[in-house]
Amino acid sequence: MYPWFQIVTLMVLVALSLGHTIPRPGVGCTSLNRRKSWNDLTNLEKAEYIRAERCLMSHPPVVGTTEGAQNLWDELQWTHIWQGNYIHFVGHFLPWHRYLIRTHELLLQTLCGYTGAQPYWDEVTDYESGPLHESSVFDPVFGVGGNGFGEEGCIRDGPFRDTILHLKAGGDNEDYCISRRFDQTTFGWANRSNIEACHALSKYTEAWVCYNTYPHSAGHAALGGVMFDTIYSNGDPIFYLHHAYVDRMWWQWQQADLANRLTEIGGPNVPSQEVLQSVGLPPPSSTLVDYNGDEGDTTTLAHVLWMHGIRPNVTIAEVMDLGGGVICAEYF
Ligand SMILES: [Cu+2]
Repeated sequence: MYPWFQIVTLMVLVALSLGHTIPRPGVGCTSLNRRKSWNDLTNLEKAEYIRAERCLMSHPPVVGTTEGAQNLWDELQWTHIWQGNYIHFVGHFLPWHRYLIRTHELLLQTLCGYTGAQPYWDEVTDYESGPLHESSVFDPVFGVGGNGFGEEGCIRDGPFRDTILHLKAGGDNEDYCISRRFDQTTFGWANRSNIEACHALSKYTEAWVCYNTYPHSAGHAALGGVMFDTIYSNGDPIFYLHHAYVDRMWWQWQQADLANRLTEIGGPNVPSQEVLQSVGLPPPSSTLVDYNGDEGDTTTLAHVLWMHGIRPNVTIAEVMDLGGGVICAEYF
């Protein structure tokens, strides 16, 4: 039998370990993935990430049910194309993309022998350091290549210059290139005061809208081409570096009041008609809306995040803690 004070001490320790000292590895996560800025990777680490990314592009499909998908890269893009009118402009926007980033990181590691973690593109630092095209992430050798050219805006340099994307929405599949049209003006949205304005918001329902509006849109609009398309954007590898950066901002916001923000969620489940019309997308089908696990049109912790079978479904509750068992990461 334990004396009463030992039991009390134990309870205090358990309470402390639940509420504080985050990030900590959760069940199923023995060592956290150390996610670093692209600018802080060695050339060897950059080359290794690019190699693994190219491996995903030549890896056979793993689900096999996506019509027209010729490789795993296509399947990953399909998770985003298929749900494009559902996972944006909603409360589950940040959690869904957090899980997509983790899915991508795990595929690199488990199927392509990558031993690093998902890096991120530190946009505000690069914005403050010089013009967009000078960001180290666009290096033709140790980066994703640079701007596009010509009418279609296809990229011509870098390790992904020959990448062909295959999937289009609505079954009208066709081959297309990774296109980019750099725009320095919209890159200005990545400025520090826009981020600080979001960090200062105390409610999730306001914060997610804020991060979405400028800090997130900056990377998409400034890249142009495939990245500037609401549904096709993750066909360009820069997407994963950009969204890891967005995820890092949300985690910074959570860390500022972890006791409350490990469980704080909200926002609509379905984008508004006006927003969908403005980006030219139809309302999400019942196939998407009916599986989400929520009772009404408000995003809750019970909301189901779907990776189209590439990874098992998880709930938002399971991805709230960056250091938990599902995400198992930390940002530097
Ligand atoms: Cu997206």
